[in-house]
Amino acid sequence: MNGLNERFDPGFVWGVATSAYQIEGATNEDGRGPSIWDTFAASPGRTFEGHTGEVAVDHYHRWPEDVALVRDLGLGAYRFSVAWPRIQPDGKGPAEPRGLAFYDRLVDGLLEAGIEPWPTLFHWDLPQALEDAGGWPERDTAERFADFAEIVVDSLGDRVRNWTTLNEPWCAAFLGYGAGIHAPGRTEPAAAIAASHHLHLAHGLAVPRIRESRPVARVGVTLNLYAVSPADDTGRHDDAARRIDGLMNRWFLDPVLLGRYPQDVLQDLAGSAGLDAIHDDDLAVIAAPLDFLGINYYSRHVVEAAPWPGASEVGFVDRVWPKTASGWDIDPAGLGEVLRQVDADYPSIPIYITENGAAFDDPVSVDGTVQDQDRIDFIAGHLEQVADAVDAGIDVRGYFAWSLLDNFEWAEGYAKRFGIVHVDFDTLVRTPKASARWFAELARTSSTKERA
Ligand code: PNW
Repeated sequence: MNGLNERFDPGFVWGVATSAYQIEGATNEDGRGPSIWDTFAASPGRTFEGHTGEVAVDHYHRWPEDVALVRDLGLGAYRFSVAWPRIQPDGKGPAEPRGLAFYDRLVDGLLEAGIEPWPTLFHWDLPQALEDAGGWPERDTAERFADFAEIVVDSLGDRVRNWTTLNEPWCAAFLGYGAGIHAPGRTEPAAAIAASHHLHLAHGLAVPRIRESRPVARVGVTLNLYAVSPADDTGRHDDAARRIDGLMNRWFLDPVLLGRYPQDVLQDLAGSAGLDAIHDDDLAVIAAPLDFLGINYYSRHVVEAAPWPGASEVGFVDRVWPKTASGWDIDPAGLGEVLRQVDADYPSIPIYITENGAAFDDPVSVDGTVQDQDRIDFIAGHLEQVADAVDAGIDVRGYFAWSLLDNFEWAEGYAKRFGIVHVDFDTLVRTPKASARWFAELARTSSTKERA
């Protein structure tokens, strides 16, 4: 433990995270409609070796075992997402009772096991019917999301306190509609910008609906934030770093926490039809007061200036650096930088690290055990940064490891393992890795420790 456990208050929230499409499977059961991820994964060439979430790790049927895993690890919180197409198969209209019943059972099971449920309402699995109507680039999708949020909170709000509206709107908008490497696989820069705005609007419209349904609810949003730095300190690349920090971090933080889009990014995007999506009154809706900010942190981007004057593309530098199996730089210091940036530039708000973790090529022994020391080092290194931030007065209240289970890693299919629990993808047998034991011990000793 190296004293890490002594650096956290007993009230610090220790949890693990998952998301619906990545673990549930059972995509055709109990009235679930298709989502954009079903469609995308079924299209040739979109995911690693054509992998899909059709079975995933069968959490839809094995959830009691998964709840027991979290309980046995002694973790106090479990972050999961609600599959919109299970609740509204067409993305609108009356709720499918069998879909609601699944999350009802899950929440009850968690509470019986002494685990606090932390649901996220949107983790990328948009009902296909809404994409057929235009998807996130259409304003109506935001209204539909607010209806969906109300249905779920009406159903679970008597037992759930902490609600997260969106997971990583940057990914949903820019990877889904801009880069096209996530569902729905569109490559339309203007649509990506409109999508990001409508995701913000969806969040802002949902917040009051959640509070009306459940006045004691705590509501937040989860953003993926990156440390961003210029390729060197000559100053030549500073504007590139500003642009990327602007588009990946501030474009998402500013509207929800400050009620405006960053001026410099608006200027960078000037002329894009995507900006027409932004109406005058929207920002007041989007900036609905929040109870917490969820931060997902994975890595740093090192960026360089456009290759020639006037070119709009900035470059991402592939530096020589320790990497995860996803090829992402292992850069715990970047988490500290992100936390200090959020603390310095925004009104103070309780922060939870809602995801942090890594894929590694796990060494699986013949007896099925996994000694994933690199994952332990990764999590420990990032938690040192969290502890430093707390010592510096930054209000970080919890940490959720991504992920409980090896699962469907989006475009990477089952080729990248982020779990602290190993899953044999043939037998679906779950085996806690060394990192799970270590994380459980850390959580246990830090929450029960007596303080002077
Ligand atoms: C996050 N990127 O996704 C998600 O919230 C999880 O569902 C996911 O499994 C986890 O991080 C690990 O990837 C991301 O390409 C996926 O920049 C891709 C990117 C970023 C975040």
